[in-house]
Amino acid sequence: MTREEIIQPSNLVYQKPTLMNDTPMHYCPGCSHGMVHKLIAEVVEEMGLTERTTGICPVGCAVFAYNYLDIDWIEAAHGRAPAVACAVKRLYPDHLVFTYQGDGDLACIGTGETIHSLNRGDNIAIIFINNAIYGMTGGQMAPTTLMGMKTSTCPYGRQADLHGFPLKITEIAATLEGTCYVTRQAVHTVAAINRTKRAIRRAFQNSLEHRGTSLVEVVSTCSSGWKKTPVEANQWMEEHMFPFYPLGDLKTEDQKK
Ligand SMILES: Cc1ncc(C[n+]2csc(CCOP(=O)(O)OP(=O)(O)O)c2C)c(N)n1
Ligand code: SF4
Repeated sequence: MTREEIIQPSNLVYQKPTLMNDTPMHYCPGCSHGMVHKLIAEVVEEMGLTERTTGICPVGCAVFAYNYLDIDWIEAAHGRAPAVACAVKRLYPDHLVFTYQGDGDLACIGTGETIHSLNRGDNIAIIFINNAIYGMTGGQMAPTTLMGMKTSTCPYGRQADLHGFPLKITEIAATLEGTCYVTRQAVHTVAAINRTKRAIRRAFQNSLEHRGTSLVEVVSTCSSGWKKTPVEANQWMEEHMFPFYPLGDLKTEDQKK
């Protein structure tokens, strides 16, 4: 039996989005990046935006996002993605423009670009993968690392007197006048994945309609950096990340001044 004969519309229950190509992903088992990539591909496809979407990649593990999704991409290293996205959106106002950034890239290396883009109200969507660690470079402490959390650069756990406090940049974003939609989601269950997909779609729609900046934080796992199995990482995230980074909307379009 051929693959086409097996995959009949009547018995097809799942297929990957066509915008996701067959390049093998480099992400570790249990990493949230792959799931969020898939959601972006589905939303772009469903919104019919394949030919007028530009994504901006970060530094960090998602640096190679452009290898996996067949849309236009620009690589903006070292936290500069929102500044590049701002320029692209001004050149192509009818395009969907989004950035895809980890917490090291967005909340540390590129804090300035992030804050000023949110404050300008650039008509872009920012997808923020917060795994509370610098995954790519060996699991160092990030601004978002939880109090007491052990990383390769704070092996005894984060301490306020030495390292300061975890930065809730999403809460800051909600206070800025340029933002129209600020939400915190996750991808640890099917229900959460569906909510995150709706949030991404809403953020993308806001970019098209020029309503201001949307920020979708996805509280995420870094199984390798956290030194946990995929299942343990999900459990640890629920027990430790969610109490400090509670899920839900922080600002909706009707609250924008
Ligand atoms: C200015 C600057 N500082 C540090 C680095 C090294 N660097 C590259 S990726 C990265 C970590 C990125 O972590 P994050 O954004 O949290 O993404 P993750 O890998 O966890 O998805 C760092 C520190 C750099 N490239 N430039
Ligand atoms: S190091 Fe962490 S963030 Fe990077 S691919 Fe592995 S699990 Fe994902």
